Amino acid sequence: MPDMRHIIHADLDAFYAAVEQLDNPELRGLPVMVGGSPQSRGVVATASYEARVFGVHSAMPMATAVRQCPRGIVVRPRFDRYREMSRMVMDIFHHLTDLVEPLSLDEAYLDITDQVGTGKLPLGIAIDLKRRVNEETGLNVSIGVGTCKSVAKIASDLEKPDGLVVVAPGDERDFLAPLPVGKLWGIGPKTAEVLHGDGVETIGDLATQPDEWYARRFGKRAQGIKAKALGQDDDPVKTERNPKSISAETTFAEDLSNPEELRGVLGKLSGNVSSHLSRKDVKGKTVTVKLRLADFTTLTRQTTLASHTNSEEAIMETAWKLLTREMTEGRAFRLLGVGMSGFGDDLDGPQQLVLPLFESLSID
Ligand code: TTP
Ligand code: MG
Repeated sequence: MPDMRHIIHADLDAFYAAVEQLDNPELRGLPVMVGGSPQSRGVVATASYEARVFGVHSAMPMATAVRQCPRGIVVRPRFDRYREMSRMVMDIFHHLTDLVEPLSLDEAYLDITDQVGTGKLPLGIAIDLKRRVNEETGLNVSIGVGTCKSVAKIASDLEKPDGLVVVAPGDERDFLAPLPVGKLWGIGPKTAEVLHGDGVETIGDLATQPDEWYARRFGKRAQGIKAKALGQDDDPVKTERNPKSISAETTFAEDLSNPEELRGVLGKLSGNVSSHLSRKDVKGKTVTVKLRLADFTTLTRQTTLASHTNSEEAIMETAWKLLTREMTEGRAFRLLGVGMSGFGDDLDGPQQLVLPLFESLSID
Protein backbone atom coordinates (compact mmCIF):
# COMPACT_ATOMS: atom_id res chain seq x y z
CA MET A 1 0.00 0.00 0.00
CA PRO A 2 2.32 2.74 -1.20
CA ASP A 3 -0.11 5.61 -0.78
CA MET A 4 -1.32 4.79 2.70
CA ARG A 5 -1.67 7.88 4.85
CA HIS A 6 -1.56 8.40 8.59
CA ILE A 7 -3.77 11.14 9.97
CA ILE A 8 -4.17 12.52 13.47
CA HIS A 9 -7.26 14.34 14.64
CA ALA A 10 -6.54 16.30 17.80
CA ASP A 11 -9.20 18.04 19.90
CA LEU A 12 -8.63 19.77 23.22
CA ASP A 13 -10.77 18.67 26.15
CA ALA A 14 -13.43 21.09 27.40
CA PHE A 15 -11.31 23.81 25.86
CA TYR A 16 -12.67 27.11 27.24
CA ALA A 17 -13.41 25.54 30.62
CA ALA A 18 -9.97 23.93 30.77
CA VAL A 19 -8.30 27.30 30.14
CA GLU A 20 -10.36 28.83 32.94
CA GLN A 21 -9.36 26.03 35.32
CA LEU A 22 -5.75 26.43 34.28
CA ASP A 23 -5.69 30.17 34.89
CA ASN A 24 -7.80 30.01 38.05
CA PRO A 25 -6.58 27.09 40.17
CA GLU A 26 -9.52 27.52 42.56
CA LEU A 27 -11.79 26.30 39.73
CA ARG A 28 -9.95 23.01 39.26
CA GLY A 29 -12.01 19.93 40.00
CA LEU A 30 -15.20 22.00 40.07
CA PRO A 31 -18.11 22.17 37.63
CA VAL A 32 -17.35 25.19 35.44
CA MET A 33 -19.79 26.48 32.85
CA VAL A 34 -18.38 29.02 30.40
CA GLY A 35 -20.91 31.17 28.60
CA GLY A 36 -23.49 33.92 28.82
CA SER A 37 -25.40 34.91 31.87
CA PRO A 38 -28.45 32.89 32.91
CA GLN A 39 -30.42 36.12 33.38
CA SER A 40 -30.01 37.36 29.81
CA ARG A 41 -30.83 34.17 27.92
CA GLY A 42 -27.14 33.31 27.56
CA VAL A 43 -26.04 29.86 26.42
CA VAL A 44 -23.31 27.50 27.56
CA ALA A 45 -20.26 27.65 25.27
CA THR A 46 -18.75 24.70 27.04
CA ALA A 47 -18.72 23.02 30.44
CA SER A 48 -15.97 21.25 32.35
CA TYR A 49 -16.34 17.49 32.61
CA GLU A 50 -17.33 17.93 36.26
CA ALA A 51 -20.38 19.88 35.06
CA ARG A 52 -21.14 17.47 32.21
CA VAL A 53 -21.94 14.79 34.78
CA PHE A 54 -25.05 16.89 35.51
CA GLY A 55 -26.06 16.87 31.86
CA VAL A 56 -24.73 20.35 31.13
CA HIS A 57 -23.54 20.71 27.52
CA SER A 58 -22.62 23.27 24.84
CA ALA A 59 -25.47 25.36 23.43
CA MET A 60 -27.74 24.64 26.41
CA PRO A 61 -29.40 27.77 27.84
CA MET A 62 -27.33 28.84 30.85
CA ALA A 63 -30.52 29.13 32.90
CA THR A 64 -31.16 25.42 32.33
CA ALA A 65 -27.54 24.60 33.13
CA VAL A 66 -27.73 26.46 36.44
CA ARG A 67 -30.91 24.59 37.30
CA GLN A 68 -29.36 21.22 36.53
CA CYS A 69 -26.09 21.99 38.21
CA PRO A 70 -26.75 24.55 40.96
CA ARG A 71 -23.18 24.35 42.24
CA GLY A 72 -21.84 25.07 38.77
CA ILE A 73 -19.65 28.14 38.50
CA VAL A 74 -20.64 30.39 35.62
CA VAL A 75 -17.64 32.03 33.96
CA ARG A 76 -17.79 34.59 31.18
CA PRO A 77 -15.68 33.69 28.15
CA ARG A 78 -12.31 35.36 27.49
CA PHE A 79 -11.88 34.82 23.79
CA ASP A 80 -8.53 36.61 23.51
CA ARG A 81 -7.04 34.21 26.00
CA TYR A 82 -8.51 31.19 24.18
CA ARG A 83 -7.04 32.43 20.91
CA GLU A 84 -3.66 32.82 22.57
CA MET A 85 -3.78 29.27 23.95
CA SER A 86 -4.99 27.97 20.60
CA ARG A 87 -2.00 29.53 18.89
CA MET A 88 0.37 27.84 21.35
CA VAL A 89 -1.22 24.47 20.69
CA MET A 90 -1.22 24.94 16.92
CA ASP A 91 2.48 25.88 17.11
CA ILE A 92 3.16 22.57 18.84
CA PHE A 93 1.28 20.77 16.08
CA HIS A 94 3.36 22.61 13.48
CA HIS A 95 6.49 21.48 15.22
CA LEU A 96 5.55 17.92 14.31
CA THR A 97 4.42 18.53 10.72
CA ASP A 98 3.72 21.35 8.27
CA LEU A 99 0.55 19.55 7.26
CA VAL A 100 -1.82 20.96 9.85
CA GLU A 101 -5.44 21.80 9.09
CA PRO A 102 -7.10 23.74 11.91
CA LEU A 103 -10.86 23.18 12.07
CA SER A 104 -11.51 25.53 14.93
CA LEU A 105 -9.62 27.03 17.85
CA ASP A 106 -9.23 23.69 19.59
CA GLU A 107 -9.20 21.13 16.83
CA ALA A 108 -6.97 20.15 13.90
CA TYR A 109 -6.04 17.40 11.50
CA LEU A 110 -2.35 16.56 11.12
CA ASP A 111 -0.93 14.46 8.31
CA ILE A 112 1.89 12.42 9.87
CA THR A 113 2.50 10.11 6.90
CA ASP A 114 6.08 11.35 6.47
CA GLN A 115 6.89 10.91 10.16
CA VAL A 116 5.58 7.34 10.10
CA GLY A 117 7.62 6.82 6.94
CA THR A 118 10.80 7.50 8.90
CA GLY A 119 10.05 4.56 11.15
CA LYS A 120 8.11 6.15 14.01
CA LEU A 121 4.96 4.43 15.19
CA PRO A 122 1.69 6.37 15.04
CA LEU A 123 1.04 5.51 18.68
CA GLY A 124 4.42 6.89 19.77
CA ILE A 125 3.88 10.08 17.79
CA ALA A 126 0.46 10.54 19.38
CA ILE A 127 1.75 9.93 22.91
CA ASP A 128 4.58 12.43 22.37
CA LEU A 129 2.16 15.01 21.03
CA LYS A 130 -0.19 14.64 23.97
CA ARG A 131 2.70 14.99 26.38
CA ARG A 132 4.10 18.06 24.66
CA VAL A 133 0.75 19.82 24.61
CA ASN A 134 0.25 19.06 28.28
CA GLU A 135 3.77 20.04 29.36
CA GLU A 136 3.88 23.25 27.35
CA THR A 137 0.33 24.50 27.84
CA GLY A 138 -1.20 22.56 30.74
CA LEU A 139 -4.12 21.48 28.52
CA ASN A 140 -5.23 17.97 27.65
CA VAL A 141 -5.77 16.95 24.08
CA SER A 142 -7.65 13.89 22.88
CA ILE A 143 -6.19 12.23 19.82
CA GLY A 144 -7.46 9.85 17.21
CA VAL A 145 -5.17 8.27 14.63
CA GLY A 146 -6.19 6.50 11.46
CA THR A 147 -5.50 6.16 7.77
CA CYS A 148 -8.14 8.75 6.83
CA LYS A 149 -9.76 11.83 8.25
CA SER A 150 -13.17 10.38 9.07
CA VAL A 151 -11.67 7.57 11.14
CA ALA A 152 -9.24 9.87 12.96
CA LYS A 153 -12.01 12.32 13.82
CA ILE A 154 -14.32 9.69 15.23
CA ALA A 155 -11.43 8.06 17.10
CA SER A 156 -10.43 11.28 18.88
CA ASP A 157 -13.91 11.62 20.32
CA LEU A 158 -14.29 8.05 21.50
CA GLU A 159 -12.33 8.11 24.75
CA LYS A 160 -12.62 11.76 25.69
CA PRO A 161 -11.35 13.29 27.93
CA ASP A 162 -7.62 12.63 27.64
CA GLY A 163 -8.42 10.06 24.97
CA LEU A 164 -6.05 8.25 22.66
CA VAL A 165 -7.38 5.83 20.08
CA VAL A 166 -5.26 4.43 17.27
CA VAL A 167 -7.08 2.54 14.54
CA ALA A 168 -4.63 0.19 12.85
CA PRO A 169 -4.52 0.05 9.05
CA GLY A 170 -7.03 -2.53 7.88
CA ASP A 171 -9.20 -2.19 10.99
CA GLU A 172 -11.12 0.88 9.80
CA ARG A 173 -14.28 -0.85 8.73
CA ASP A 174 -14.58 -2.99 11.86
CA PHE A 175 -13.83 0.01 14.03
CA LEU A 176 -16.61 2.08 12.48
CA ALA A 177 -19.23 -0.65 12.03
CA PRO A 178 -20.81 -0.68 15.53
CA LEU A 179 -20.93 3.13 15.89
CA PRO A 180 -24.16 5.11 15.37
CA VAL A 181 -24.48 6.52 11.88
CA GLY A 182 -24.78 10.08 13.22
CA LYS A 183 -21.12 10.02 14.24
CA LEU A 184 -20.09 10.13 10.62
CA TRP A 185 -18.88 13.49 9.32
CA GLY A 186 -21.61 14.80 7.01
CA ILE A 187 -24.53 12.93 8.62
CA GLY A 188 -26.45 15.48 10.66
CA PRO A 189 -29.36 14.70 12.99
CA LYS A 190 -31.97 15.09 10.23
CA THR A 191 -30.18 12.79 7.81
CA ALA A 192 -29.62 10.31 10.64
CA GLU A 193 -33.36 10.23 11.23
CA VAL A 194 -34.08 9.52 7.57
CA LEU A 195 -31.48 6.74 7.63
CA HIS A 196 -33.04 5.23 10.74
CA GLY A 197 -36.28 5.09 8.75
CA ASP A 198 -34.43 2.89 6.24
CA GLY A 199 -33.27 0.63 9.06
CA VAL A 200 -29.75 2.08 8.94
CA GLU A 201 -28.67 2.56 12.55
CA THR A 202 -24.94 1.97 12.56
CA ILE A 203 -22.10 2.92 10.26
CA GLY A 204 -21.83 -0.80 9.54
CA ASP A 205 -25.45 -0.82 8.30
CA LEU A 206 -24.60 2.13 6.10
CA ALA A 207 -21.50 0.48 4.68
CA THR A 208 -23.48 -2.51 3.43
CA GLN A 209 -26.19 -0.60 1.52
CA PRO A 210 -26.31 -1.17 -2.22
CA ASP A 211 -25.10 1.53 -4.61
CA GLU A 212 -28.64 2.28 -5.88
CA TRP A 213 -29.70 3.11 -2.35
CA TYR A 214 -26.70 5.42 -1.91
CA ALA A 215 -27.48 7.22 -5.15
CA ARG A 216 -31.10 7.67 -4.11
CA ARG A 217 -30.31 8.90 -0.61
CA PHE A 218 -27.24 11.01 -1.22
CA GLY A 219 -27.13 11.91 -4.93
CA LYS A 220 -23.79 13.51 -5.68
CA ARG A 221 -22.52 12.89 -2.16
CA ALA A 222 -23.01 9.12 -2.45
CA GLN A 223 -19.44 8.09 -3.21
CA GLY A 224 -17.99 10.37 -0.53
CA ILE A 225 -20.33 9.09 2.15
CA LYS A 226 -19.75 5.47 1.22
CA ALA A 227 -15.98 5.95 1.38
CA LYS A 228 -16.34 7.46 4.85
CA ALA A 229 -18.58 4.62 6.03
CA LEU A 230 -15.91 2.16 4.93
CA GLY A 231 -13.18 4.24 6.56
CA GLN A 232 -11.55 4.86 3.20
CA ASP A 233 -12.08 8.55 2.45
CA ASP A 234 -9.20 10.23 0.68
CA ASP A 235 -9.88 13.83 1.73
CA PRO A 236 -6.51 15.51 2.06
CA VAL A 237 -5.40 17.47 5.10
CA LYS A 238 -5.82 20.99 3.81
CA THR A 239 -3.02 23.25 4.88
CA GLU A 240 -3.03 27.00 4.91
CA ARG A 241 -0.72 27.30 1.96
CA ASN A 242 -3.20 27.61 -0.89
CA PRO A 243 -6.51 28.54 0.59
CA LYS A 244 -9.54 28.96 -1.65
CA SER A 245 -11.20 31.12 0.92
CA ILE A 246 -10.14 32.94 4.02
CA SER A 247 -12.67 33.65 6.68
CA ALA A 248 -13.03 34.56 10.31
CA GLU A 249 -16.02 33.96 12.48
CA THR A 250 -17.07 34.38 16.04
CA THR A 251 -19.76 32.97 18.28
CA PHE A 252 -21.34 35.25 20.83
CA ALA A 253 -21.88 34.32 24.42
CA GLU A 254 -25.27 35.95 24.07
CA ASP A 255 -27.28 36.40 20.88
CA LEU A 256 -26.71 39.80 19.35
CA SER A 257 -29.26 42.02 17.60
CA ASN A 258 -27.98 45.54 18.22
CA PRO A 259 -26.88 46.96 14.82
CA GLU A 260 -24.00 48.97 16.28
CA GLU A 261 -22.57 45.97 18.08
CA LEU A 262 -23.00 43.81 15.01
CA ARG A 263 -21.25 46.42 12.90
CA GLY A 264 -18.42 46.52 15.42
CA VAL A 265 -17.93 42.77 15.26
CA LEU A 266 -18.12 42.82 11.47
CA GLY A 267 -15.40 45.46 11.45
CA LYS A 268 -13.08 43.30 13.52
CA LEU A 269 -13.73 40.22 11.41
CA SER A 270 -13.19 42.18 8.19
CA GLY A 271 -9.95 43.60 9.57
CA ASN A 272 -8.77 40.12 10.37
CA VAL A 273 -9.55 38.75 6.95
CA SER A 274 -8.02 41.79 5.27
CA SER A 275 -4.74 41.55 7.16
CA HIS A 276 -4.45 37.86 6.36
CA LEU A 277 -5.09 38.53 2.71
CA SER A 278 -2.31 41.14 2.70
CA ARG A 279 0.07 38.86 4.56
CA LYS A 280 -0.53 36.14 1.98
CA ASP A 281 -0.39 38.72 -0.76
CA VAL A 282 -3.71 37.74 -2.29
CA LYS A 283 -6.83 39.64 -3.21
CA GLY A 284 -10.32 38.27 -3.45
CA LYS A 285 -13.45 39.14 -5.33
CA THR A 286 -16.24 37.40 -3.43
CA VAL A 287 -17.32 38.48 0.03
CA THR A 288 -19.36 36.07 2.13
CA VAL A 289 -21.11 36.57 5.41
CA LYS A 290 -22.12 33.64 7.54
CA LEU A 291 -24.88 34.03 10.08
CA ARG A 292 -26.26 31.72 12.68
CA LEU A 293 -29.62 32.61 14.14
CA ALA A 294 -30.82 32.06 17.68
CA ASP A 295 -32.48 28.79 16.57
CA PHE A 296 -29.16 27.59 15.05
CA THR A 297 -30.23 28.05 11.43
CA THR A 298 -27.09 28.92 9.51
CA LEU A 299 -27.22 31.23 6.48
CA THR A 300 -24.53 32.34 4.10
CA ARG A 301 -24.92 35.31 1.80
CA GLN A 302 -22.35 36.40 -0.74
CA THR A 303 -21.68 38.96 -3.38
CA THR A 304 -18.99 39.31 -6.01
CA LEU A 305 -17.24 42.62 -6.47
CA ALA A 306 -16.19 44.23 -9.74
CA SER A 307 -12.50 43.83 -8.96
CA HIS A 308 -10.14 42.01 -6.61
CA THR A 309 -9.36 43.64 -3.30
CA ASN A 310 -7.89 43.07 0.12
CA SER A 311 -9.13 46.36 1.53
CA GLU A 312 -10.63 46.16 4.98
CA GLU A 313 -13.10 48.88 4.15
CA ALA A 314 -14.32 47.23 0.96
CA ILE A 315 -14.77 43.90 2.72
CA MET A 316 -16.46 45.55 5.66
CA GLU A 317 -18.90 47.65 3.65
CA THR A 318 -19.83 44.73 1.39
CA ALA A 319 -20.35 42.44 4.36
CA TRP A 320 -22.40 45.10 6.11
CA LYS A 321 -24.72 45.41 3.10
CA LEU A 322 -25.23 41.65 3.11
CA LEU A 323 -25.82 41.61 6.85
CA THR A 324 -28.26 44.52 6.98
CA ARG A 325 -30.52 42.69 4.50
CA GLU A 326 -30.83 39.90 7.03
CA MET A 327 -31.36 42.11 10.07
CA THR A 328 -35.11 41.79 10.22
CA GLU A 329 -37.23 42.75 13.20
CA GLY A 330 -36.70 40.51 16.20
CA ARG A 331 -33.86 38.53 14.65
CA ALA A 332 -30.82 37.90 16.85
CA PHE A 333 -27.54 36.33 15.83
CA ARG A 334 -25.39 33.85 17.69
CA LEU A 335 -22.58 33.65 15.16
CA LEU A 336 -21.16 36.04 12.61
CA GLY A 337 -18.52 35.28 10.01
CA VAL A 338 -16.87 37.13 7.14
CA GLY A 339 -15.06 35.40 4.31
CA MET A 340 -13.25 36.28 1.14
CA SER A 341 -12.79 34.02 -1.88
CA GLY A 342 -12.42 34.24 -5.61
CA PHE A 343 -8.66 34.74 -5.51
CA GLY A 344 -8.09 33.93 -9.19
CA ASP A 345 -7.06 30.88 -11.17
CA ASP A 346 -3.50 30.64 -9.95
CA LEU A 347 -4.59 29.09 -6.66
CA ASP A 348 -6.02 25.65 -7.11
CA GLY A 349 -6.99 22.72 -4.95
CA PRO A 350 -10.09 22.41 -2.82
CA GLN A 351 -8.56 24.38 -0.03
CA GLN A 352 -10.32 26.35 2.62
CA LEU A 353 -8.92 28.14 5.59
CA VAL A 354 -10.94 29.34 8.49
CA LEU A 355 -8.76 31.51 10.63
CA PRO A 356 -8.56 30.15 14.11
CA LEU A 357 -8.18 33.74 15.25
CA PHE A 358 -11.80 34.04 16.03
CA GLU A 359 -13.40 31.09 17.63
CA SER A 360 -14.54 29.56 14.38
CA LEU A 361 -16.42 26.45 15.28
CA SER A 362 -16.73 24.71 11.98
CA ILE A 363 -15.78 24.49 8.40
CA ASP A 364 -18.81 24.01 6.22
P1 TTP B 1 -15.58 21.41 21.35
O1 TTP B 1 -14.26 20.79 20.99
O2 TTP B 1 -16.79 20.94 20.63
O3 TTP B 1 -15.88 21.22 22.90
P2 TTP B 1 -14.88 21.24 24.13
O4 TTP B 1 -13.46 21.39 23.71
O5 TTP B 1 -15.35 22.28 25.08
O6 TTP B 1 -15.13 19.83 24.80
P3 TTP B 1 -14.68 18.41 24.27
O7 TTP B 1 -13.93 18.60 22.99
O8 TTP B 1 -13.84 17.83 25.37
O9 TTP B 1 -15.96 17.64 24.09
O10 TTP B 1 -15.51 22.98 21.15
C1 TTP B 1 -14.35 23.73 21.46
C2 TTP B 1 -14.72 25.07 22.08
O11 TTP B 1 -15.60 25.77 21.22
C3 TTP B 1 -15.45 24.94 23.40
O12 TTP B 1 -14.57 24.85 24.49
C4 TTP B 1 -16.28 26.18 23.42
C5 TTP B 1 -16.56 26.49 21.98
N1 TTP B 1 -17.95 26.09 21.63
C6 TTP B 1 -18.95 27.05 21.70
O13 TTP B 1 -18.70 28.21 22.01
N2 TTP B 1 -20.24 26.68 21.41
C7 TTP B 1 -20.57 25.40 21.05
O14 TTP B 1 -21.75 25.09 20.78
C8 TTP B 1 -19.50 24.42 20.97
C9 TTP B 1 -19.81 22.99 20.56
C10 TTP B 1 -18.23 24.81 21.26
MG1 MG C 1 -12.66 20.18 22.22
